[in-house]
Amino acid sequence: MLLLPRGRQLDLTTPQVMGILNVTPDSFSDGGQHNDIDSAVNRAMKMLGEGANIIDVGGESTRPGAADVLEQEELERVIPVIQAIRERSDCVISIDTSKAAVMQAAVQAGADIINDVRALEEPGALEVAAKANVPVCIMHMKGQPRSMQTAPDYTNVTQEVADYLAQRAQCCVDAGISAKNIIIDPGFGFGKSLQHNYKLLNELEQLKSLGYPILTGLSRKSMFGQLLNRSADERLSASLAGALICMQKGAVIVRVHDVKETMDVVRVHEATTNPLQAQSAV
Ligand code: 7PM
Repeated sequence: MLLLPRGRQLDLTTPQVMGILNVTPDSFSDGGQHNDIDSAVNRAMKMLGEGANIIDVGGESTRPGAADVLEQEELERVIPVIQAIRERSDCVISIDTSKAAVMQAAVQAGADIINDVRALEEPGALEVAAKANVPVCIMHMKGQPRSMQTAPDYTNVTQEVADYLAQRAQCCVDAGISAKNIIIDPGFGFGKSLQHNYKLLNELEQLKSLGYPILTGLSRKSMFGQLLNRSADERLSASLAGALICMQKGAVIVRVHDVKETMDVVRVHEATTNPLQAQSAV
């Protein structure tokens, strides 16, 4: 059980679905600020209606090759959206950022979880996260988005990811973050080749021995696009297969674009894990 701000909780005994809410200009943007905020909030409400347990708000594109986003710009993208969701819902909100100032402002605006693809390595991030006293997801990435996909190399990818996450988790604890507030993520697609991604997926269970809840994000990623020669909007079936494999190998939070479809996968997984509790929906 994760303890959240304002006395709320997140149950991790069944897989939880984190719906992706991108607020980068390339994702919504039809010019007007209000329109952008409105469409972001509507998308969040749609995902919650479909069964999402967490809304992950992100304003920095960490796409391979992407340029850095300025702090002020990222704040202007994400804070109004978090405030607007909070006005309409008591849902669990995570903030997908690496910047300490964005983490702080986001938690102030109503975010419950910090999700950082740079595992709180940026200046001030550990301190802000410790002070905020909220759950943190620390992710493995080799290199930086701009260059991470040029010839990634590992002796043993799963071992190196596990060692890195163990080391960053220890840094979190040393900085005053409760071990109970740490979530780990192997970072599919972040500085990994096709083979690395599938080896990591096959060996995901090994991360369980670190003792932290596991979050995975595979939704629509190029590990499916490359394998199947599918464009981003043709990767749903593969993403659902990936989500199921993650659940079977111990992931407790799956970060996805397609909430409705992923909820079906969660329910099949749950019925299989606990057949005597399976309930007919008709
Ligand atoms: C373009 C390409 C834009 C890829 C965004 C992305 C993860 C994450 C992202 C993940 C956690 C995406 C990525 N991926 N946070 N943020 N784990 N914890 O596919 O795998 O959404 S951004």
